[in-house]
Amino acid sequence: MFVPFQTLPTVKAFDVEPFKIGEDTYLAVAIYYGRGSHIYKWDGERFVKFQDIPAVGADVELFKMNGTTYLAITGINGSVFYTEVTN
Ligand SMILES: [Ca+2]
Repeated sequence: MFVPFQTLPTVKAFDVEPFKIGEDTYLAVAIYYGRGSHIYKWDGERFVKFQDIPAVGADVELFKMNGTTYLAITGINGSVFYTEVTN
């Protein structure tokens, strides 16, 4: 059984993908109509906005190659790929 936990203020979101980098948990939300998509990060109690991604799309996927996380958003004007930047 599931009960409502948190509402994220997205408009026309088409896809959501959870992922982890190290011990941190994130949600990538693909927005199909709008200015861009979003990444939220778990702060221990809830998901908070972490980054705006200037790409719109209907699907988002995360994958790892050689220890680096990549994010792909399939869009109406092309598919965009981002790579994790580590400090
Ligand atoms: Ca997806």
